[in-house]
Amino acid sequence: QDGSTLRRPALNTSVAAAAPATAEVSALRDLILRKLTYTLGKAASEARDRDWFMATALAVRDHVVDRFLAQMRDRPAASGKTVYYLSLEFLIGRLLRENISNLGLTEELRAALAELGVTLDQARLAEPDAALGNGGLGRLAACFLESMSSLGIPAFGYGIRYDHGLFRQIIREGWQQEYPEDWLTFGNPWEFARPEIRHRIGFGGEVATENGHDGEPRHRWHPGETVDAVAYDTPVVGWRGKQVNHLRLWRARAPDPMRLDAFNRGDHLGALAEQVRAEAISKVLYPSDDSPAGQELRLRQEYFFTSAALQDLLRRHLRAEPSVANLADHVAIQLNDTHPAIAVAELMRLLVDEHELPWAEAWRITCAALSYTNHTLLPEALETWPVPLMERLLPRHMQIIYRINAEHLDAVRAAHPGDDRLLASVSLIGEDHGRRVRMGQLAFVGSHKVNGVSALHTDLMRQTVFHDLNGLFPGRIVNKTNGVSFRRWLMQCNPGLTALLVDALGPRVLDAPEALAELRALAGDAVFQGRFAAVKRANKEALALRIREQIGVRVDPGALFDVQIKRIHEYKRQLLNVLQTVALYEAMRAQPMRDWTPVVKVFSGKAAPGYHRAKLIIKLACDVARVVNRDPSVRGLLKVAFLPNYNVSAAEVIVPAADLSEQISTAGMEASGTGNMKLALNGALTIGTLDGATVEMAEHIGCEHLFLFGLSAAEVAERRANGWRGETAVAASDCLGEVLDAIGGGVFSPDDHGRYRPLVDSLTAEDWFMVAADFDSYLAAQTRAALLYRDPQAWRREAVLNTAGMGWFSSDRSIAEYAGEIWNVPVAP
Ligand code: B1N
Repeated sequence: QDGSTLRRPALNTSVAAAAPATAEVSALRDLILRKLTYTLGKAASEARDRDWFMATALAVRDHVVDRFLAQMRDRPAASGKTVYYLSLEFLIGRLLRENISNLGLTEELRAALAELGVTLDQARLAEPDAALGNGGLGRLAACFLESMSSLGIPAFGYGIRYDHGLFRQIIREGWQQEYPEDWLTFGNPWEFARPEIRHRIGFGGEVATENGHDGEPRHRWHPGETVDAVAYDTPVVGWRGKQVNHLRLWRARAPDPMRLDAFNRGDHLGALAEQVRAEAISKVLYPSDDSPAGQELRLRQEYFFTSAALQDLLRRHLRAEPSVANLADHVAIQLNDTHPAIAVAELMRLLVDEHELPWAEAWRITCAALSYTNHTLLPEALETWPVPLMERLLPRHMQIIYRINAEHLDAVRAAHPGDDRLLASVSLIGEDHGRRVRMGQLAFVGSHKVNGVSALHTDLMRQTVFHDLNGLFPGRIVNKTNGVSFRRWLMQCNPGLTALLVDALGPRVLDAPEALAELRALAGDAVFQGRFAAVKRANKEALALRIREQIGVRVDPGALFDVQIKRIHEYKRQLLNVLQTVALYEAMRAQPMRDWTPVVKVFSGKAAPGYHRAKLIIKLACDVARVVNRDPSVRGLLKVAFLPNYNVSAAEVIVPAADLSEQISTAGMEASGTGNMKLALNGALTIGTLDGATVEMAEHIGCEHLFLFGLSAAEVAERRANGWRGETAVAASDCLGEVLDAIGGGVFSPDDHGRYRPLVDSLTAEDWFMVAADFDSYLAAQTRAALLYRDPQAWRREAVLNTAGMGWFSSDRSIAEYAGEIWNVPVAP
C-alpha cells in the first residue's frame, strides 16, 4: 500500500545519465591525484575524506577557470550591462555537487573518484557549508546568483567574507546553545584570493569644504580611520556551464598590519589593537533575521562592503569607458534589503566629491543605477540608524543625506503645500525615537524601482510602510515574486525525482520548468503514482536514518512526514504546530486504539541568540518530543523530532523527504517564503495560511490541492485593530483550553511547572500572532491532511499535482523579470 511495496523502477538516479568517456575520467582522476599530491602535499594512502574533497574541488575549479577569466576580461556584449547584486548575506551551502552538476561532470567525477577508491558522497559530505546568511534572504541571493549565471547575465555578487558564518546550533536538554562556526579552518578550495584588488574604506574624521572652480563648494572627506577591503572571488557556475559569474566577497584588513614601535616597546596587544578593530568587520555574520541589529559594528559592516562594491564597479567601468557619465548605461545595482542602502549616499559621494560631477547629474545617475528589494514589513525589522552615530561614523554621508532629504522634501512641499503629516511620513529622518535615518526611505528615494517579493507583500508595501512614498512616486513599486533554483532544489537534492521527471517528460524539463505542468496528465496514472511514491519513500528512508543518527529517535518511513523547517520566530508560528501536536497526543491517549494516521513531526531551525521567546519555543518542542516519543500508549504512531543545526545541507535532505509542508505564518507577516516553494516542488502538500508567496502557489497549483486555513491578512489587521483577545478563541474551542492547561500547567515540564506560563498567557491575552485565533481552523486542516494520507492513491495524486504546479517558481523566472523590468538587461531566449 505504500511505495516500498511497489516494484522500484530501474532508474538511473543521475541527471547526466550517459556513461562517461574513459579518457575524460582518467584525465580527471589524474588531476585529482596531482592536486592531492602537489597542492595539498598528501599521499593517497594518507588522505582523509576532507583531503579528497579539497583535491576534487581544486580539480573541478580548474574546469571553471577559463570561462571565469573570459567573463572577467570581456566586456558584456555591445549594449551590455553588468548586474551588481549587493547583499550582506549569501547562504551558499556546499558547492561541489552544484558545480559538477552544472558543468555536466557528475558521472565523470563519480567514475574518477571510484578509480581512486573514493565515493562521490565521501568527498561531497566533507565539504563544510558556507553559511554566510541567516535564512531566506541569504539563500535567495545564492539562488539568484546561480540563475544569473544560468541565464547568461553578466553579474557580480558583492558581500562580506565572514570568518565565521551563522552559529552552529547545539540542543542541550532542549535549550539552544550557540557555538562559532568555522567553515574556513581547512581552507576554501573554491575561492581565489585577490590581494591586489583592494579598496580603502574610511570611517569617522572630518569634512573639509573648499571652493570649487565652478563656484560650487567642494567637499572632501578626511576619514579618521581606514580599513582595507580585500577581494576573494568565488566562481558561480551556471546550468550547463553557460556563464561563470563572480561572487566577490570582501575581507577587512588593517592598512598597516601592526604598530612596530609599540611592539618593540613590548606593548604586544597595543601594537595589534588597530588590526583587531579593523578586522572585526569581517569576523562574524550577525545572527539576526527579521529583527534589528542596531550595533555600530553592523553599520560598519554595511558601509564597508557597500563602499568596496561601488569603488570596485566604478574602477571596472572606467577601465572601459572614458568617464562615469554613462555609468547607468552599463551597470544595474540591486540592493538586497536596506543593508546596503548607504549606497545611495556613497555613490553620490563618489560621483560628486571624487569624480566631480554636478549634484543633479550625479543624482540622475544614482537613481538610474540603483534599485532596492524590500524583504520585510515587520516594524521592528526596518533599519534606522541614530543620526549622532551616522554623524560620527560617516560625516560626509550624513551631509549628503541631509541634502537629498532637503531637495526631496522641497519637491513634496511644492506638490502638497501645507501637508505636514505627509512631510513627516516621507522624510528620510524619523523623529519618533530620537532622530534616526530611515534606511528604507533612503533606498526608496534613491532607486528607480523598489520591489516586494510576493504579490501580497508588494500590495502591503503600497498600503502600509511605503503608502505615502508610493503616492509620490507612483509606479516605482513593482512586484518580483521570489523563486528557487531548480538545479539545487530539485536536480541536485532529489536525483530520484529528477530522473523520473526526465523519463516522463523528456530531458527538456531540465531546461524548461514550465514543462512540469504536463505532469497533470499523469497525476491519476497508477503506475506513475507508484514511481513517484517510490522516490518519496527512498528519500524518507534516508531522512529516517539521519533522524536516528542525529537524535536517536526511530521513525517509521511509512508515516506522514510533517515538516516545519525555517528560522524559529513567533510570526512563523512553530508554537501553533506544537499546540496541534499536543492536541493530537492528548486525543491519542484518550482513544489509544483508534486507527490514527502515523505521523512524524519534524522541526528544524535556529533562533536568534537574543530572542528568548523563540528559544523557549524550541525548548517546548523538545519537551513535548521527550514525553510523546517515550509514551507507549501512542504506540509509535506519533513521533516528534527537533533536528539540531538546520542549514542548507540539512534542507537538501529534509526537503525531498517531506509529505506535508508547514507554511503557517500569521497572514500578512511572511514576505514571501521560499521553503514553501522547495517543499511543494519536491511533492510535499502544503498546509498553510494565505500569506507571502503561498498565495500565488495556491493559484498556480489550484487552491483545492493545498490545506489552507486561518485568517486572511485583512482579517488579522481587523482583529488587531479591534482589540482581539485569545481567550475568545479558547472559549469557543473544544480542545484549545485543555492543550494550554497541559502546557501551562507543566505536563511537559515537570522539572519547572511554570516554564511555559508566559507563553500560554500571551496566547489568552493579546494573541498578537493569532495562534489561538487560528488554532481550530489549523486543527481541522491537519485532520483533513491525516485523513487524505490514509488513501495513498489520493495523496499521491495531490503530491504529483503540487510538483506539476510549481514550474513558475523557478528563480530563473524571477531573474528574467528583474532583468526585463528593473535592470533593462537582455536575457537570451
Ligand atoms: O526574506 C525572504 C522571504 O522569503 C522571507 O519571507 C523573509 O522573511 C526574508 C534582517 C532579514 N526578510 N527580512 C529578512 C534577514 C536578515 C536581517 O538581518 C532581515 N529576511 C527576510 C526572501 O525574500
